[in-house]
Amino acid sequence: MCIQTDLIAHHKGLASYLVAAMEKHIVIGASGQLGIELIIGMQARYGVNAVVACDIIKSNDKDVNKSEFISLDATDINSVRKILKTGEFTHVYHLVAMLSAKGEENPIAGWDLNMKSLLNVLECAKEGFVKRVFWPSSIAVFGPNAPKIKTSQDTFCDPTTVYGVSKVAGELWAKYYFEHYGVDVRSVRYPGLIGHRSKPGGGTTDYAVEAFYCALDSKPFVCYLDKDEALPMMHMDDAVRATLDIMEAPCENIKTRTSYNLSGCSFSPSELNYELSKFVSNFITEYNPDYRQKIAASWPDSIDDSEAKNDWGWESEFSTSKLVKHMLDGLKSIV
Ligand code: AKB
Repeated sequence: MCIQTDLIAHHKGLASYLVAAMEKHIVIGASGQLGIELIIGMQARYGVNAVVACDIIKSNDKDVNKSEFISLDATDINSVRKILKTGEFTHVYHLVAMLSAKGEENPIAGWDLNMKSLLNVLECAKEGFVKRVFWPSSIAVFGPNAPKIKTSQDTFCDPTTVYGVSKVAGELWAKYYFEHYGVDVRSVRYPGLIGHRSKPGGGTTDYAVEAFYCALDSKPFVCYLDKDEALPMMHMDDAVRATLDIMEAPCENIKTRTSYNLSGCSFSPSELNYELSKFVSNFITEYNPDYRQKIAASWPDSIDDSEAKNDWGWESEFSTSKLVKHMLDGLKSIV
């Protein structure tokens, strides 16, 4: 009886190993802040040859470049189709986006990039070239009328930025392609992401990453947000794990086909200054709020991610103090 059970378990284990061995992952937008970390996380989980990086410009990260690179403009559907049509890839991670602050400087360009590239990937997925799609949404889907504390999954979404509007629209398109064409597209709403391997660009939460660089250079940090403007944040290791876990979850567990709320930790610039001061004595933050403060003020302070926990077992591993220590250690390891 016991031997039989063991044998069945062994066969099941072998079967899932063989299925995983046949899977190949392509990351579009691989040279950005998240793409670099995701590629490295996937190399560790699936192997260097199971991952391919795609972007307009190749990253200069030597670890990322252990995997194959393909040059791609994701706004050109023929180029996207040419790559996916080869049938080589089972999983697509479509990360291309213009973030919140940059999007406010170029609203039409932000909308065009975010929507066109997403619809191109969804169309190719509909044509049956890939098994599964990941596309990130963001806390930017929320606006001034959503509750600020522990903002729930299904609360009112009235974003004030073009980036946020494109994320709400993208979520609805993801659900549409799932319901009408059976495209298995999965998504999480990332908070501000903090990682040491590459700098973010064009976001409102980017201030937090800049603060670490100033702290290590012993320079005062000039923050463009108010000192008490709390925002949801997440360490990259958590973000990468969430991404790979939701992509590996059984299909029947994915009950939200717009996008899942995801929570890591939450802090304000003054709380970050306090945590950094524990490691860098005399670290000073000065405050000079600009247009990004208004964006930050329209977003939640903290997020309720009960659905992600219940449906596919999500659990954050980083408190604010752990995030700060890991980020500092990470930055020191690369200088
Ligand atoms: C931004 O600040 O625009 C992004 C986000 C919260 O999606 N980091």
